[in-house]
Amino acid sequence: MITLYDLAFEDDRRPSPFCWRAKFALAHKGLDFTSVPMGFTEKEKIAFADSKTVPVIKDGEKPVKDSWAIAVYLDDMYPERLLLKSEMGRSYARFINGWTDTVVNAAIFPLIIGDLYDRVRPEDKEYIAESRGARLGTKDFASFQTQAREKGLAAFRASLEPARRALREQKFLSGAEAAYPDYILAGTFMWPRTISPLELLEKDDPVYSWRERMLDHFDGMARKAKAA
Ligand SMILES: N[C@@H](CCC(=O)N[C@@H](CS)C(=O)NCC(=O)O)C(=O)O
Repeated sequence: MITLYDLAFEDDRRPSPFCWRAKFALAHKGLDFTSVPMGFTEKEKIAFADSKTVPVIKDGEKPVKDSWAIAVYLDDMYPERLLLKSEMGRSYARFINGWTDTVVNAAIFPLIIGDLYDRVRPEDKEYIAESRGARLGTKDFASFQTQAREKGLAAFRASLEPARRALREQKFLSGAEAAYPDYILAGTFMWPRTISPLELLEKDDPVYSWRERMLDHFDGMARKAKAA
């Protein structure tokens, strides 16, 4: 049995985009897993894996940390339905991973930081105020978010253009069927979905229809998760 250490917010919301990558990957493989909720200030729960971030999985006695390493590990150990097909497929997924982390996630963060802070567990609020406050240069997350939304929503939508162009031509980022590149970006959309009422996409956007497909995937696994 596999255990997944998953970031938990108030009311047991599970927003971590990186943990969602692992959840989609496990579902793709058809692997059962138990999820252990972990707050930002409960790092002792993942000390066994020598990690300060989630996701972490424990497969029997084997710890694996970092979402990319988890995808690679799952393909190595459970090769039946590959997440990263072929060398080119793996390289493409690596590119999507880097683009999502540095462009897409970075564009979303200012748009939802106020909502995120409101939904962090009370015992984690001080940690988030200090760590994210240092990153943004302010602890007034509500004002920061309001200002960011003035121009940032359009900038965020523009940042999705590479995905939009692909999704005009094909059903999934990975082609006719979803695979790890789709799970990377879908994981990112679970982050705002679970903690913010802000709608990031317009209904006629091909990315919107793709996101609907990803929410329905695996018997609606992502759609069933608690939303904002
Ligand atoms: N590169 C890592 C990033 C993981 C990451 O940053 N996870 C966040 C949750 S979304 C975390 O654990 N943060 C802990 C903290 O901020 O203290 C991965 O892909 O797994």
